[in-house]
Amino acid sequence: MGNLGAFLFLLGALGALAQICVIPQMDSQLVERLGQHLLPWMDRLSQKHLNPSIYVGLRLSSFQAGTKEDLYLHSLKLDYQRCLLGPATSNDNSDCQTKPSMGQLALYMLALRANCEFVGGHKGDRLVSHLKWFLEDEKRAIGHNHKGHPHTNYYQYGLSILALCVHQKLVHDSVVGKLLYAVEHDHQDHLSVDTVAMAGLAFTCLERSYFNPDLRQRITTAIGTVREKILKTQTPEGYFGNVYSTPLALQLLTSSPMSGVGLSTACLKAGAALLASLQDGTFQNAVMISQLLPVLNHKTYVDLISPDCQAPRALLGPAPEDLSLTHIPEVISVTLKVPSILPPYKQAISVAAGSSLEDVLKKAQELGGFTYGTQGSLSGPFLTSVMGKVAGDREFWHLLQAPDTPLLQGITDYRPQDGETIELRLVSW
Ligand code: B12
Repeated sequence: MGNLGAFLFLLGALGALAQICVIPQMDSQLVERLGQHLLPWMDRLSQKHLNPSIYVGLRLSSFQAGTKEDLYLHSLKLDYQRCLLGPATSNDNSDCQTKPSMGQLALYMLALRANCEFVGGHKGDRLVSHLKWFLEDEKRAIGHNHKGHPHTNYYQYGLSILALCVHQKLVHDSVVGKLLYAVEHDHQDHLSVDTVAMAGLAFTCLERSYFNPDLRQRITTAIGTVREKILKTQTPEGYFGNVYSTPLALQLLTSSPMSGVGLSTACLKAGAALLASLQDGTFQNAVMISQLLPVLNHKTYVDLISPDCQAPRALLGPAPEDLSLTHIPEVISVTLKVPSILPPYKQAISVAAGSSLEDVLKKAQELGGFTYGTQGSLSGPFLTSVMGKVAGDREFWHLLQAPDTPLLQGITDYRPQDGETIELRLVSW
């Protein structure tokens, strides 16, 4: 065997060892239809609706929204700077209904990077300090013995490290150490697939940027741990965790090669499952779409280290009109059940077919004997209280299809079927 032969043999052997995760190319029309779901959001420029995740997803996708994108980023900048940097004592930030959370600030910084901007100057430095301060505060809440919990969650903790990393901002070893510890000690898989994937993306960025050299070995090992954890969660249909955690899981798995067998097959299977879910319209939520679009364009959040802002992206056409015939709405009955209060509540509610769970809750409230409250979030309205009972610290109102199947969507996106029973259960997390 000559030199070339030996080289090719070696390459083949290495190829078998280091597998890469690729998903099949999806039909461009299907991807465009997903992008079109984001178009109405690009016109909503009020503080209540602005969503940096949408901008990031679109910029890392194969489609663009033309000049709307520039206007959107401009609105994001005005809003985030006013709300985070406005003088605390003046009335300047009084029209900020709520200050952005740590994770929202991190997403905003990813949005800037998606436009190939580095945070800089006086204002930029203050945003960076703010995010670092948030992380320090979370680190304190977790505590020396790692027994506490972040005020937000480990998903936002990872997202914030990632955002600082892509802006080439160093994060202290002790801050990264908390996330490493959480991943290393997650033996009972308390962390969700989305959370583990986000941590993995943050670690991948740190590794690729040669940051935190003293933690290098632990970071590399943790990336391997995350990959294995995610691969183990693959369902018979092909999803990693559930359909909605699959986009971030794939972002992580596609972000670098991995040794061992099975990765390529697992990713092909996940790709096929995603294709089926695109065809049946499973992806409706703007945040979920924004996490998926990069994957369909073979991109990940780690690419924000050096984004390609010149890459050609096709212009999204206007969303096709809904041609479904409007016919007399069929009435369905959905039973609403709240056993965790006294006296327990259970009532059959009649609504039009195709109504959302939120429509059911509204109708129940109108009928009397039932009340609920929500809080806005990037993913939509989050159910915060039922019958006046507000979920406390580390508690939430769990949405289930009786008897015990957790819903995979929130109250605005989930559409119950006729005869279904929905349970609202106050649980700890
Ligand atoms: C952490 C988390 C939670 C925590 C949130 C509390 C907290 N203080 O952290 C808990 C465990 C309570 C939770 C609950 C639920 N969650 Co959750 N959650 C997440 C996770 C991992 C991160 C969210 C986050 O911090 N985002 C970053 C910040 C910057 O964005 P944000 O909008 O400001 O964040 C807030 C909202 O995301 C909100 N929130 C969290 N989950 C959900 C779900 C829905 C539908 C809504 C409207 C809001 C919401 O809590 C965040 C903190 O305030 C995401 C994963 C992901 N891929 O996005 C899943 C995720 C958003 N959750 C999901 C679901 C389904 C739920 C539940 C509906 C589950 C259920 N059957 O009850 C409930 C919500 C029920 C309700 N009362 O309305 C799905 C949503 C899928 C979809 N189609 O939209 C995701 C994508 C997970 C998944 N792969 O299945 N969640």
